[in-house]
Amino acid sequence: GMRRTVKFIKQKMKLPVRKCYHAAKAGFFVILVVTILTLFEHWRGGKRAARAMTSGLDSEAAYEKAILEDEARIIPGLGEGGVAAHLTGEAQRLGEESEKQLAINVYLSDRIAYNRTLQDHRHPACKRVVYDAELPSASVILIFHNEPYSVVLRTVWSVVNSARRDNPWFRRANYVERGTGRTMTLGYPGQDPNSPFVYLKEIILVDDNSTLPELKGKLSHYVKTRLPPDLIRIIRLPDRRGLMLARVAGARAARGAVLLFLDAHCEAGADWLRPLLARVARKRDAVLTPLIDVLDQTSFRLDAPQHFQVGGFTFMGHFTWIDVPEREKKRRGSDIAPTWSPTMAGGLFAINRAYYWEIGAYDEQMAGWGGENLEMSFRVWQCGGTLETVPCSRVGHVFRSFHPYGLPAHSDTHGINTARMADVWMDEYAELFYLHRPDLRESPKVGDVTHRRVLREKLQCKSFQWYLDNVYPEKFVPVRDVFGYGRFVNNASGLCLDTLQRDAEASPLGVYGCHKRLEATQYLALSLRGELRDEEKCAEVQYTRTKAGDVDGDESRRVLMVTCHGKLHEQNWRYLPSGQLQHVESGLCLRTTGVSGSDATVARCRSSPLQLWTIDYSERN
Ligand code: UD2
Ligand code: MN
Repeated sequence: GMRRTVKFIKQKMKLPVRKCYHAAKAGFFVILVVTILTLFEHWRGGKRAARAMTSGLDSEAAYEKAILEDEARIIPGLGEGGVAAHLTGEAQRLGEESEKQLAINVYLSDRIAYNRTLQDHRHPACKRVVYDAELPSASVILIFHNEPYSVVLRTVWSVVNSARRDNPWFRRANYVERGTGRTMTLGYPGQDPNSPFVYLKEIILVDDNSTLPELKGKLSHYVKTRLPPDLIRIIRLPDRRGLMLARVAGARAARGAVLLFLDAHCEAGADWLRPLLARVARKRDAVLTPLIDVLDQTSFRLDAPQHFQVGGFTFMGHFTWIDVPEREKKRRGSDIAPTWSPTMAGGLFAINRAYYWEIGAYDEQMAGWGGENLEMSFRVWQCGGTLETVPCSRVGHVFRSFHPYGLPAHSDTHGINTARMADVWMDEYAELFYLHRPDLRESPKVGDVTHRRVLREKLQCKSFQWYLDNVYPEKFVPVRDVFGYGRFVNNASGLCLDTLQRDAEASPLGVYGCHKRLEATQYLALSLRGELRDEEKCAEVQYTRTKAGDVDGDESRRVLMVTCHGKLHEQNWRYLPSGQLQHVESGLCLRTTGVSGSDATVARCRSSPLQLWTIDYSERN
């Protein structure tokens, strides 16, 4: 080594031997330092890589490890069939904590098998229906923003499993076609008959720009390694767009004949696909919803009652559940037949893909959450389609007590979206919405709706009046089915009847200074059938009679606002020529003490101005 190097330097540089020694030493020293530094860097890099692996940031191996850990956490049999799942002790406490934060017991969800099965709650007659073997193909679209990882995966698994060819319920569909003698195979036209899945073309997950890390690489890795290949796609939106645009993005990517939207916290029931596909195959412009069963946010118990409801709405712009109207029970013919529904909840529905675009997809200027469900409901009915609930298709959904995700800053998306809907579809009835939201009347926040009005024009859609008269005749319309409506002004005090913003069931009706403009809390009506009411609640007097038949202790009885039952009885009132409002069954009259903010009461009728009322708009005034 050293000697040869010295010799080399001596030859090349023609230096004296001693100087050559110094040069060689210096050279070796430099090389040594560089080598040490390089090794050190290498070692640090290795450390960094190892850290990255254990923290699960960007390595497949790390995702795999994390998923194996998740799988080890699952408690076999927990919540199986859809029964309530419970944990005890510390686990129970952690569960409650997660529920407080996320409105879903995520700690528990993480421990229930992702592919648990649910009991079959369908009406027995559904199991006897024979569907066509060939049906249109479905693209199931799941949208999510920061939904719990295990809950999303359970949704996906339930859809995958329900479409497996070897499900017992598919056996009935194989049949020999009359005439041709051809054996029909389960699936959709053009599908490979050897595919283990039927009717399901694809599942599209649309990630509305979630920020939870486990919904990124780990979710993709799970899908790649644990779920069937070529069936599931994930679309990642580059920014948060809200649920309407997320669904539109999914629809754009879809290739199936039928779009089937679900929230990302659902579990599909037995044979839920075919009843929807069969109906849409027969009626192209039918928009269909499954029965939505309730998955309990605390225990993941599936609540699937035999009796089901359809969709209604309030003029405040909210979706409500209503009983199937009697006329509809007659029309549909059978308990398991598709049932007309005036509105839909919005999250779970099937629609022919081409029809979805023709009818106007969504108002793409709606953002965040809320309002799109009533918009689509009114649009479908007014523009010639039908909205139907298909009782043989059942899907569980976790109804959360609050929204765990934040909505885009400073936005009242539900209000703004609903104003957009009202401006386009409700004609003069939009006024009934603005009564609740005077701040949004002509507000620049609502934006321009011209393109949607053009759509309405182009599709030659019918009026909202037509919708009320034909689709939802039982809806109480506070300007239509009434003897008088508006403010009820007390002659003595000048105060108005007022619900005092007490929203709870059976809250007392009160009086308050009259507003100049008609406002929601003072908008009451005396209906033609004889109810003193607002949109949903009726004034009710509870009383008993003495043995002699008199009303027991008839002074100062409060008047409670209770959900209208339509049977009159204790909810029955009449407006006397004197200007008194008399509760028919007890014979008592409505009065006030004249103090603003106090409860209204009923008492024996006497001629006192404290018992006299003037109604803004009535046939009497
Ligand atoms: C109901 C509907 C919901 C939607 C909403 C009105 C059902 C069962 N649910 O409320 O689908 O029609 O009414 O707008 O009919 N999401 C995003 N981006 C967002 C916000 C939400 O992707 O910015 C996702 C969310 O992760 C979920 C879906 O949209 O998968 C619906 O949201 P939700 O479950 O909070 O709405 P929900 O069920 O209270
Ligand atoms: Mn939901």
